[in-house]
Amino acid sequence: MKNDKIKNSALHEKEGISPPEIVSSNAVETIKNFRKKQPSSQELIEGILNGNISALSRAITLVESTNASHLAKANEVINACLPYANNSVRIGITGVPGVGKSTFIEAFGKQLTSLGKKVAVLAVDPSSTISHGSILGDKTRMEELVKDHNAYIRPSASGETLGGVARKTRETITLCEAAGFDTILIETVGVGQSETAVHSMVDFFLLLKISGAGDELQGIKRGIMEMADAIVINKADGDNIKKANLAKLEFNRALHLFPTKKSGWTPTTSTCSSLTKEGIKGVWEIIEKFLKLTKTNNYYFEKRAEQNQYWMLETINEQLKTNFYNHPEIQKLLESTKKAVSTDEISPFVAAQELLNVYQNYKKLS
Ligand SMILES: Nc1nc2c(ncn2[C@@H]2O[C@H](COP(=O)(O)OP(=O)(O)O)[C@@H](O)[C@H]2O)c(=O)[nH]1
Ligand SMILES: [Mg+2]
Repeated sequence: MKNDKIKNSALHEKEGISPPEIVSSNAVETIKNFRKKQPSSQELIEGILNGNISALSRAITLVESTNASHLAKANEVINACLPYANNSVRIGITGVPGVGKSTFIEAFGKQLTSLGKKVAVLAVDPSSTISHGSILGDKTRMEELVKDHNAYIRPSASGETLGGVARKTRETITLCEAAGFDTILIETVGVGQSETAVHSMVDFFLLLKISGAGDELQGIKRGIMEMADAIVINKADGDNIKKANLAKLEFNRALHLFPTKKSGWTPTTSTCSSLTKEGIKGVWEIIEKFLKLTKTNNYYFEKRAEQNQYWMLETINEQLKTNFYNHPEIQKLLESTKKAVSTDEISPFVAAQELLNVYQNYKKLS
């Protein structure tokens, strides 16, 4: 009797009853999976260097993360990969939506893997920062390439700023190169600032166009024309072939009006069909010629060095801005100062200086 009382007391520990089998095995499985999902930096690095795609994908996810602890891990992985990176050709591909970028990348990518190349396809898509969509979302256009073991397709990162997204893509290039990809294709939509960002991370910049009725050059931004190392008129098939050839001539004339490039390269124009594959091989031949020339005259290496400096400064700029705007004191003052500026109570320059001073003073104290 007395014994029973003790047994019922809250202080009494029940005799060892093993938990039901199903609970423990589930829990163990969950924990195991969780651990599996969080490989160490060392595991990621080894995986990437062995060309393991799942390690590569996980590392890219880390790079894309905004979590501060992920940032440190991502940096560690990138740093370790750096000595094994840099040995690829980086090609930027731009053009307005509908011009056939995805279809072109499918055809071009298959052409490259048939030559024994390992192709990674990345994207910088400013619209995905808003819609969380992606220009590579339409993987249906890349049915063959998706299945190709020598190709890796990664949709665009989403993020708050184009600068942030672009920087992540730049870091992703390093990881892909370390994983053994020797040809990196970066797709971007031909609108806004994304071309400039992509231009600053590639060796060769390709502008896709289609022939339309009338003035071919209308609506094309001068800046984008200036950046292009080649203009390729896509959809040169069926009834379109003649028009495409005319467009080619017109672009060629226009390109010759631009000053000579620092690379010593004269931008070329060509036509292709991503559906019939006509002209696709020719695009790679153009790029090979470009590489030969710019590696001989050293431009290729100088440009990469310059680009590295650019990304260092960009990263500093981004970080400084983020730190400033995320500072609690600045967040407190920013709205009221904006109002004061809009009603002319204070000059915008004085206001900016005051906020910067506040930030600097807090920095000194911390
Ligand atoms: N006739 C023809 N159609 C094409 C060609 N390339 C792409 N298209 C079509 O153009 C449409 C837009 O292609 P897509 O690759 O999604 O363009 P993106 O928005 O630039 O990526 C699709 O219906 C494609 O089938 C081509 O070389 N010839
Ligand atoms: Mg597309």
